[in-house]
Parts: sequence; C-alpha cells; structure tokens
Amino acid sequence: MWNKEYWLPHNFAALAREYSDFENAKAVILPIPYEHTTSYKSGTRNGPSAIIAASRNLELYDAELKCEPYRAGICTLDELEPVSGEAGQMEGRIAEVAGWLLAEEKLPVALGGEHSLSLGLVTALAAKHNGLSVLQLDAHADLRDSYQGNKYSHACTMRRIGELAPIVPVGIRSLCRKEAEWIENKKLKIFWAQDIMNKRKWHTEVVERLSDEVYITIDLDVFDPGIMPAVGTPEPGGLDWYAVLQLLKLVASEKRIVGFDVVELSPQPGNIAPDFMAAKLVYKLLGYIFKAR
Ligand SMILES: [Mn+2]
Repeated sequence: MWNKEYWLPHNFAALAREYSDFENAKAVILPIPYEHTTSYKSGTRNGPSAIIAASRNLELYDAELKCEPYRAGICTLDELEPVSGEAGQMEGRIAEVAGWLLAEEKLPVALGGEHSLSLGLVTALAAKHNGLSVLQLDAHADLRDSYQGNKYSHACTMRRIGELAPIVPVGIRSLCRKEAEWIENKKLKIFWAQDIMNKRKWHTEVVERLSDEVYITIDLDVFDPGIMPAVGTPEPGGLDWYAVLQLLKLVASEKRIVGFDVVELSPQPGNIAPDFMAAKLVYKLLGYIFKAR
C-alpha cells in the first residue's frame, strides 16, 4: 500500500496543507517566470520553479533562530502567466496581484524571473504604505532611464522604482557613465560593494537610511559569482552569504518588512547549489520577519 508521506506537496518547502493553506498563511509565495528584456545569459524564466524544487529539500528547523518558521504558514501560488504586449503591462498585472495579497493582509514574496517584476510589487506596496522605502541588493545600479528603447527593462528597474519610493542600493559594482552622473546629480547614497567589503559598521548605516516600512528586492547577482554563478549577468567582487544574512536580520528586527523578492536566478543544469541557496535565502528572510513580528 502506498503511504501518503511519500507524496511531498509541490509547494515552497513542501508544506502540508495545514501550513500552506492560503487562509492561514502569513506569507504568500508568488512565482513569476517573467523573462522579457534579459540582455546577457537567458534562463531566468526557469528561476521560480528551480527555487521551489530546491525548497522542498530545505531543513525546516532554523538552527540560528531555534524555531520552525514554516509554522507561520507559507502559501505558494501557481506561476503567474506572463503577458506579452506593451512594455509595462506585466508590471501592471503583478501590481494587481500584489494589491490583492495586501488586501488579504498577506506578506507578498515574489520569485523571479527578471528584475523588472519588482516594479509591480513596489507599485502595490507604495500605494498602501505612504512612507515605504526600498532596499536593493544588487550588483548593478539598474538606474538607466531607458534601455534598448524600453523604460521597463531590467536595466531601468530601480530608476522606475525610485519614482515611487526612496531607494537604498547595496552591493553595487557595475553601472554606466550616465547612471554615475545621475547618482552624482541626485546625491543618491550608494553602498558600493568595494566600500562595504571590509568594513564593519555598514549594516547599521544601511538600516539608518531606511524608513519604518521596507520592501526588499534581492537580485541574486549581489552575491559573489563564486557562490552564486547562476545569474544572467554575473559580476566579480560580490557579497558573501553571512554578510547578506546579517543585514537582512538587522533590517527585520529594526524595521517592518512589508514584502520582498528574490530575482534573476538562471538555473544551471547540473549545479543545484545556487537554486538551494536562493531557496534558503527566502526561508531565512521569512524566519527573520516572522520572528520579529
Ligand atoms: Mn538587478
């Protein structure tokens, strides 16, 4: 006779219905296999499903927090069907879904997919939270006004988001001359990767620049490609695992995180470590948020 224990549910962290029901869940995972404007190596459309597949092998006890974060309830929605059409249309659709989750008092957690999807979430969150600020972990500034004729390209994401809420970019180490001049003009504070690498106090300096309600967008290329090679546009000199966790933990304890995304995973056949790392990152951050509430 078959044993139902052998059938792992296909959702984030392979949770039984009791912990993955929409009704009871504190957080809702929104897989968005959106890939439209990727400029270098493609494959981010496979990111969300790889993260969910990897998450089913997570150890659900968090040794650092000494608890089982999944008990707060994590629901996984079906993949959001990409819409083809005019630029900005997909972002509008994502904003609709995120708005619905906020009305249901859920914490939206988006899995990408390319970075441009973050704009949809911030649109919904900025409409709800007046004083929202956005913490960006990223190798690239993503501050171009337009790229290849598209204002909604992944290379413009933070420029568009900055029109909705103040941004705090961390880990940046690649940008074009125009972006550099724009940063100079706007006097935007950037936590450059090379400046924070061997510094101690930078975590608290980042937190001081955030408002009370924070959205976090994590482009996985913020990590060093040595540990996170599965991204569309890898950049040397990235952050390490514990530096990022330390920052996320501090933000979660000092501020109210109202949503986050983990984007730009471009899975590599035969190398599951980056997929697992992305899944664990999501689970760690959920743990920090649940613990703080
Ligand atoms: Mn990015």
